[in-house]
Amino acid sequence: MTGKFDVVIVGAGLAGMQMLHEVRGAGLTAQVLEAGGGAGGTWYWNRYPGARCDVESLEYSYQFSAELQQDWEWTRRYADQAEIMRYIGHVVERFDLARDIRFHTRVEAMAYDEADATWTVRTDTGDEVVARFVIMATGCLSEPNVPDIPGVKTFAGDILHTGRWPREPVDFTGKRVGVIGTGSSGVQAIPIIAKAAAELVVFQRTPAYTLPAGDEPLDPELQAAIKADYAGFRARNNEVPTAGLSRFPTNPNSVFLFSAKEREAIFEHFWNRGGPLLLRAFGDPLVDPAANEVVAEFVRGRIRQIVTDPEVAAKLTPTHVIGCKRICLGDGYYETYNRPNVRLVDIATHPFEEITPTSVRTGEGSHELDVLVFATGYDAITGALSRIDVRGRDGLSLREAWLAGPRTYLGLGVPGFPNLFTMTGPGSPSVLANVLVAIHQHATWIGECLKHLADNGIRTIEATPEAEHAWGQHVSDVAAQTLLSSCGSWYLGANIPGKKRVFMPLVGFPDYAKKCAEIAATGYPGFALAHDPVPATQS
Ligand code: NA7
Repeated sequence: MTGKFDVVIVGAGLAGMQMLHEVRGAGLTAQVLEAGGGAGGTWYWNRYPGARCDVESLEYSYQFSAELQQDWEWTRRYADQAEIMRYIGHVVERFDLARDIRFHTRVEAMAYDEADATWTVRTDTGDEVVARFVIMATGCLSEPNVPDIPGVKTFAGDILHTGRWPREPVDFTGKRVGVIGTGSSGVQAIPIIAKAAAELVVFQRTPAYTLPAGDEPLDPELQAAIKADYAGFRARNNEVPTAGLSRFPTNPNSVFLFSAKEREAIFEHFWNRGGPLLLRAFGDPLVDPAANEVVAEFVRGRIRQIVTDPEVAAKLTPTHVIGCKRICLGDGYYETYNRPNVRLVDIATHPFEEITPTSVRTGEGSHELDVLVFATGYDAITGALSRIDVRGRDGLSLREAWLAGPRTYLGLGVPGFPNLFTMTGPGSPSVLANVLVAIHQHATWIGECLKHLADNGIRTIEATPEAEHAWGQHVSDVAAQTLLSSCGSWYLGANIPGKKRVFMPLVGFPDYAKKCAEIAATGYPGFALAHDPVPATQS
């Protein structure tokens, strides 16, 4: 099948859905190409037990329609996967999005044609779609990381990945289950799998700092109060570096201005309140290693209190800077290790040796298993983009252009790739902000940009190499002012063997959003704009 549109959007996750709405609003035609059988992106694929958002529902929601945000009633403080999928289904229907989405269609390649200033997009179904613009709404956490452990292909039991969970519920009753990975997905799934399984073996490489989520039914009074001034609530959130939780402002003072007793009481309060608020209890934990250590030590103390076996508690105790890997939120995570059917294997000191048809062997021993769950995360931020063979001007390959690390201008454009936009791309706040806010800002910015180009007869927009270079330096400089790049996180690409280590997301949503607005208001400096050729006069 072929087709011609103004815009191709790759991905029908939360970003692609809003982008489609904005493109329509700009008066342009669009086709969304989506690998999954339905909309929802990461939420479509992440059906693992316990999958729940780690951003509060009233903030992890669209703001492009005042009516939508008034009408939709969230039921939990943090929506689980099923509730988010109901919301996504509602949005798809309400805005009649599905008519412009081709499901079960994975984009494999795209190439820019200089003469026509068009992109030709090819898919695994043999479709060829031509468009003036391509918008990559491929998601930051959508390309699963499946470690190549020797013998993994010989395993005779079921192998599952949290990011590609089957649609049918998986029954762990009476099974011997192994879970590899203790990031957010593992932390959410482990307590639930432990309750059903006969035995659960957790293979942990790096212990995570896990704070109680404090999930609970959403307080109807809070929901009503926020809805009474949703616009004001959104505006206040936009002024917070992470674009959220403005209800809990960061205490700007240093940890060291408080006595140990005062600090303990403050930490205790935030621990019990649930959520990632502990890092807002004081102003310096993400910039001063000594202050960070005070917060980290509070969490370590909690682990020692909860976990009854001191050896297990020691294995679960993280030593890295708190906050430099994404904080995990989970209810009942540490308590799970007090169960008699749960064992923790430290693969940092005893790495995997081999997987056989029936077992997983590490330096510490062999474990007979029926099911193996990979909760090993993603090739984050660039994985889904690099998987597609994107060819820009003169056949330039995006994959190759990014071998030395991803380079963008504003996380939105790449030199050599005219009329190609990346949503929540490297160099934009993306995963360091409430990603729904980051999506809203990108979708509206790109939508307005497309309208500006159309209104002014501009045929191509392309980031300049100078702007991209300066922006890359800015992203690194801002990260260097924090402790965020001090450990091997997926923000840096450190979880993927061979991936160039570059701190990819930009710290600080408000300054970024203001910069983007200023660039749009002043004629798009840093982008080269080329007008439609003047038609040749007839002789
Ligand atoms: P994460 O946060 O990347 O966690 C993946 C986990 O898997 C983490 O504990 C990793 O250890 C571990 N891992 C990764 N590769 C390996 C190998 N090769 N061997 C052993 N263990 C490994 O992904 P999640 O899906 O949990 O969460 C992703 C985001 O989704 C989350 O932050 C939320 O935003 C939602 P490591 O720490 O790399 O040593």
